[in-house]
Amino acid sequence: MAITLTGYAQTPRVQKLWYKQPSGKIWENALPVGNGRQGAMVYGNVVNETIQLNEHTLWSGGPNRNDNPEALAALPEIRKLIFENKQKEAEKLANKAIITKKSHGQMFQPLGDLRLTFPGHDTFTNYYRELDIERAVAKTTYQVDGVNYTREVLASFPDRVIVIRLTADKPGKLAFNASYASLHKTKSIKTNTAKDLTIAGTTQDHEGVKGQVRFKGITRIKTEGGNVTANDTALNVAGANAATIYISIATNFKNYNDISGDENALAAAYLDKAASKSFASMLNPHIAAYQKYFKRVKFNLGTTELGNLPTDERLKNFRNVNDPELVTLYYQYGRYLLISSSQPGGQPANLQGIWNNKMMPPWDSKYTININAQMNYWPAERTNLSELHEPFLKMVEELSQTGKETARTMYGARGWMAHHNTDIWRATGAIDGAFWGMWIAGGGWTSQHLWQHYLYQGDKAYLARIYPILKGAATFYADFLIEHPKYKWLVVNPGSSPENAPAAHEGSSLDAGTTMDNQIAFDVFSSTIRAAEILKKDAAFTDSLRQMRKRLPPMHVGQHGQLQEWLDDVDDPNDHHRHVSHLYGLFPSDQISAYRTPELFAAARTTLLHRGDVSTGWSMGWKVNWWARLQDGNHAFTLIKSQLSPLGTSKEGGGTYNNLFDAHPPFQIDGNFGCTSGITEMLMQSADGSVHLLPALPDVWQAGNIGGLLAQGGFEVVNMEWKAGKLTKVQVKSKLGGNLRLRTPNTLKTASGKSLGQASGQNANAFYQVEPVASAVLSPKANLSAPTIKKTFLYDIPTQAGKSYVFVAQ
Ligand code: FUC
Repeated sequence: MAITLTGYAQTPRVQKLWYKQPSGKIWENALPVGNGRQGAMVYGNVVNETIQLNEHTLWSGGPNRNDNPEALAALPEIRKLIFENKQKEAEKLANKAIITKKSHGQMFQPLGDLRLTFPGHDTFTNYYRELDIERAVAKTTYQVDGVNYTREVLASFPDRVIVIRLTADKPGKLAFNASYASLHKTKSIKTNTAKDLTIAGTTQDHEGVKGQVRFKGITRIKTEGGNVTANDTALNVAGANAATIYISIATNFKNYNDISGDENALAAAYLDKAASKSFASMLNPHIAAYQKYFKRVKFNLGTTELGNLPTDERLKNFRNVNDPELVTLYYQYGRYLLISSSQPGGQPANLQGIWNNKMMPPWDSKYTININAQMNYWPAERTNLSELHEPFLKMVEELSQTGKETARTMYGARGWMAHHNTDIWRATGAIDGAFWGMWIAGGGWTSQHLWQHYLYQGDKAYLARIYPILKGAATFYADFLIEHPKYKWLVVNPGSSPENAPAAHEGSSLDAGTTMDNQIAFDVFSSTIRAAEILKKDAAFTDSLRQMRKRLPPMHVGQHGQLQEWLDDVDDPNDHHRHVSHLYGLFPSDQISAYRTPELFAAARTTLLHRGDVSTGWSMGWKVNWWARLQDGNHAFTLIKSQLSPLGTSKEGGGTYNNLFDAHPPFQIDGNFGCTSGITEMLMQSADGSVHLLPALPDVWQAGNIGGLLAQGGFEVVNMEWKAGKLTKVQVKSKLGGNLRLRTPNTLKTASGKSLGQASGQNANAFYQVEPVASAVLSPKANLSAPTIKKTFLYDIPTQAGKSYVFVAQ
């Protein structure tokens, strides 16, 4: 099928998810809307419509901590056992003394459903439903007895309410009943004298923590024509031409330590303000607030006739046909989901973003910080949604407060730390079981997001504000690291390579000096050192960090040519575990580089080949990023095909649901975000000392254009076009000035035909400073073949803040 590539200014068609049938009972068929405070899933069912409702602070439990006070006394023994290779015994002791005896984290819970019933609509024709991700509006249309009915649903960004607009195209033909359904035990549903439908309640007790989040939901209906009547628990609309339903939800949650808010006053205030406005007058401000973010990136890989099919059919076909427009839709959907689930001042996107209908969701729908929560935020900076990083960065700041006590009481260390999970209460204790929970790097890794935010934005005042958090993460490591008796390196002990264990350790994951632990320690030290240098402070402290950094274990290439996951060469080349944590150094970090560490680069590739492709959704999402960093666009695309397959296509792996939610399975939103990040990485990377354009273009995307991506150091790639696999034109805006080092697949010149300066030496731009890692330790058995890297061209272009630069193919 021919691919037509239109100019990127004319978007080929409005980007929508659309279907010819209602969702039925399947939640993963329903379409998500959200404004970072409220989330709703719109089923589009005709007779019994369901709008499933969430609010970002509606969590079980209340302020609590879950540290295990026995840890400190047991620590020397656990360390000794691990150094003696008695990992299984160490794990037993850690289960007793380190894993919490309190809450393993609280649950993100739904409010309930708003149910709308439409009597007499059993027989309908012309059914259609869509989610327009360019305007953030869901719509359902159908016909009954010659009357066309339309429903539109949005979660208003400026007004903080969910609004539903219902219309009939013949007068007086709109009639329905509205009620709440909720699985909360402690609740009351009733109407009041103002004919508002209300739901009030308190969230659940969980694992010994009393449910203390009080919630209030209010639904108000205004009609044009007809009337609204109320019985005790439901509202009824009859004989209307149109109706607007306003839904507000609030809780008493103020922050992780304060639940003194007034949910009744808040819910009433949002509702009263919104309900004074018509739907029409709310629509444009909503769209404008949404598009402020969404429109920053335009992406076009061409269109085919396949793009005319409904979304579920395209998903079924994708892996066997060429439908590049589904890639761009899925990419932009990732951005839509981040805009909808993560807004400044709100909670960060959790395992399900802001969409959950279960009272006890998988993994509590909380924050797993050994990969999943971080992955949610990989698209934030690179796809030009930096402001939306804020809820996550705020969470890290809060963890640095709660995690201080954990560092001190459990490990006798200064600074702060977190284990592999947290929740809305910012609990930092070790949970689940030592196999999963005995991992101390949750603080270290999440703290890198603060540093990354600085690298993209270049705001020194921000850096000064968050510096104590970076320093606190580094201080924890400085106190926690311990000399390895055999190797004399400074190692994390106890630590683990998340959720994986070598056979040599009798199934125990606990170990000292795992590769990921070393890599994270390296980044924590490096970012703190650099931040202190920029801020001109703490010279003595950073000098000691430098000394310690030198003593971290180097990365090892093992007997199978793999990057070792553990300090000893015990990897199994047939291990297909979903976590490939030791490739943290390849992405999101850039310790492993094609140009600086070719052995490690080759070993990372071998490791990824051993691990295989198909896995859980998020694992495939991470692999797209890794193959992009390995500059293998075709392999990255293979992963995209596996991810964009209907769930069940492969027995051992995840895939995608009809509403394009990622399937772990179950639904987990990280895979959506991971893949959006990965597609960006295929087209542009800002890491490893340069802005690398088209580093991993697959053969199937020979022509296209993308505009609006962000690179570190305040560069915006305003537009980039390529044809026949060749970069034809690129426009870069420099927000901060400084040297722009471009790595390109073909030669470029300026728009006026001048040649560009060849780059040499270290990039003078401080945002692109790379921290050299120690040389790899190579197993004598390793058979390493140098990776074949496509030839690239490296240019240095001095830039001035505020100016744009255009380059074209030579
Ligand atoms: C980690 C992963 C699982 C899942 C969970 C939420 O424990 O290993 O696959 O994603 O987080």
